[in-house]
Amino acid sequence: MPLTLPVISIAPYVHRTDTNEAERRATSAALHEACVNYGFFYLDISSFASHEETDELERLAHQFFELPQDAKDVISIENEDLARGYQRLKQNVTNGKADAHEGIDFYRPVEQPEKGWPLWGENQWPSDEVVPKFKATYEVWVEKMKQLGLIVMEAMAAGLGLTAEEWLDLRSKVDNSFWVMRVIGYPPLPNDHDGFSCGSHKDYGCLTFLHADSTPSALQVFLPASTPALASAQSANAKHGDAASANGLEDTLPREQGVEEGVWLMADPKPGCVVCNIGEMWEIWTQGLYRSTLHRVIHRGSNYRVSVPFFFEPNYTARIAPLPAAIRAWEKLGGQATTPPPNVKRDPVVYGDFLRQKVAGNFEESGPDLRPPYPPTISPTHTMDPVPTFVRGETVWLWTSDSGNSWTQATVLSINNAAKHESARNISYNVIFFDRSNRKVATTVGPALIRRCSPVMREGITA
Ligand SMILES: O=C(O)CCC(=O)C(=O)O
Repeated sequence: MPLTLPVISIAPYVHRTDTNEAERRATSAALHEACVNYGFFYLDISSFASHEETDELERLAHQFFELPQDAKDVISIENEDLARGYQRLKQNVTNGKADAHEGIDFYRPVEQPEKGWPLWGENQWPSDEVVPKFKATYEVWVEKMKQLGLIVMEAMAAGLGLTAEEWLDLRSKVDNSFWVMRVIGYPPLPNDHDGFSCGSHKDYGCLTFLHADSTPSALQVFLPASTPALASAQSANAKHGDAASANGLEDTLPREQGVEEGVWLMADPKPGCVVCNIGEMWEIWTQGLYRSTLHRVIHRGSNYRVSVPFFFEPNYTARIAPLPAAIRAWEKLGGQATTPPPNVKRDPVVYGDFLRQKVAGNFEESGPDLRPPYPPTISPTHTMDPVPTFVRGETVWLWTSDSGNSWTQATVLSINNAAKHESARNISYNVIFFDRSNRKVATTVGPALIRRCSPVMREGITA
């Protein structure tokens, strides 16, 4: 029997009045199992989205990608914050290699957009003159996927055993999701091409809902040899004299991602389903009990493939740290709650910081630089007028010799309020930041060496 990813219907959480508690419990338990064993599953959303809607997404994507190159470049990411907009074929990079796809990336709109700040620009949509109804149709999809994200999060919270109060706390970390949607176009890879349509990677955030057209044999999911479901499928196959492979391609991970043995499993599209996988934030929340799984795309067919992954992510400022329910679940598994296996213990992160670092790595070295261009263009000796006021916990740009005379990000720790009404020269700000060796450094600077970074506050630090 070939091994395939589990199929889980979300209907019991979508149509609460037509379903009962036992059905919801079964859905939550299936999600828990799938996240422990695979980090990937098919989510049956046929009761939530129609195939007419997804066919329309595909049609509009094709219409855009069939445009001449210069018409697509009109909404290039280079017009904006280097993240929102169109990326040409091979502009996106995974593991240092150019991906053989093109795409348009959209992020949650922000108040006070500023294209000089990483990820803080404005979305760029194909105009209605060029691709009629593109924006309106995809905006409806975004709203649906945001709704689906909260529904699946609630079902997963129940599966992991969160109390009602704990669920409300978790919900408050994702209720203003800094979502991302990509509309991707994949020309077929030539047979002799040794690259990838999309190199192997884990998703950064929370939940990915992937709608892809019906092209088979493109998306592959890596199951390490240690995956329990894989081991049992292989031994069952061996008993029946089948090949030991589990419907996959025997392989090892690329060198830069370790040398683990495993199997690449095909995750071909299923009607009525999105392919759903969990991102690295779930690894942190569960200390590795739920796994974020490597996946890649190798499209060697003859058609032009399109896919629309929607990434339901935490709020930009959410602090992601292990959930008490996950600690309890580890305890049940044998008292490892305080000492999860070292390879899965992850430090808490602020989601927006984590995302910025990841996105900066998605381009070729010679390609776009996602550091905001504006701080270095202001002379560090320039004195600002009026004197800026920062609040405790605010993220700022800091010019410091501790980071090699360059601009670095820092958190305002305290402000010398006594000097506030005096001249700018007497004001000082106490800030902390991580230096190049990742050591925490506290320093004091005057107004000339500090710049507002983004209009957001970190969670958990009050002014
Ligand atoms: O197109 C696909 O099937 C997957 C795309 C993907 O993994 C991604 O954009 O992160």
